[in-house]
Amino acid sequence: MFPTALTIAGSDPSGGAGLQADLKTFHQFGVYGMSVITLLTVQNTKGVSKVHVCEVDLVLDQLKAVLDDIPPKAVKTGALGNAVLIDAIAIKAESFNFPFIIDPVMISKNGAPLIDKDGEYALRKYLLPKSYLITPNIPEAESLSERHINNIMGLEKAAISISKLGVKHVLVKGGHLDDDATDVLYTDGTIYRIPGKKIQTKNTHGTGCAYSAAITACLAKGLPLQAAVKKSKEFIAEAIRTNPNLGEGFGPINMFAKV
Ligand code: PXL
Repeated sequence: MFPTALTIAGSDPSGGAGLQADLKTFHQFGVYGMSVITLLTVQNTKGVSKVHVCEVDLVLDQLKAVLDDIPPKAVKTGALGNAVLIDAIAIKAESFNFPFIIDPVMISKNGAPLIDKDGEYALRKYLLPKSYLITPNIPEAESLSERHINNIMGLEKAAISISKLGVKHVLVKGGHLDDDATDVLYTDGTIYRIPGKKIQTKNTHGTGCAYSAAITACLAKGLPLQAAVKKSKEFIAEAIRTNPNLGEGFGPINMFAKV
């Protein structure tokens, strides 16, 4: 019954975000991590200079190789690149019998697009309805709900609106609010606030990746959703607070933070 988890995501060679952040987080939570690579970025803490999306067959072959051999207890997605990959993953997701968590990554911290316009449509229409949980930040939630968010009530309204796209559970993250970092979990018709204090630092690169990876790891270990979110939120707050201040740009968080 060893816990296993898979990320289907893009590569950040500087190790702060993407599949590298996911694998480090899985490991920190005591979960065996696996990764299917969707795209390669050229980036460091100062920015993304190139994005190369993999061929769909290469992605599907990676996925088949993993699923045929070491079944994951939970799977998450990160950057998915384009509609062709998303459509193909959505078809595979029909047979997933484990929690499937979608972090609807749209742009990098420095503004580079990690999904194309058709991809956003495919994500909304074909992939979201297959998911167990979706974890948008405020810009992603604004895009998915087509409403402006500037306070906690706005987070709540967006969560309910996104659930209507056919998603079971929605976690809208408040980290982009000005003076608060409360998140909102909408699950089984009930809104829960997960309180958080804003930590003033530029070093938050990869926060969304690590947060959704932590939740995925907790679900892989069998924790109920609310407990998984609470534990992951605490981990992320500590990881931001104790960030190692690496690089000259937006540095990574501390993936060695206490679980
Ligand atoms: O944080 C979102 C993200 C996801 N995946 C990759 C990224 C980033 C942000 O830079 O580079 C590969």
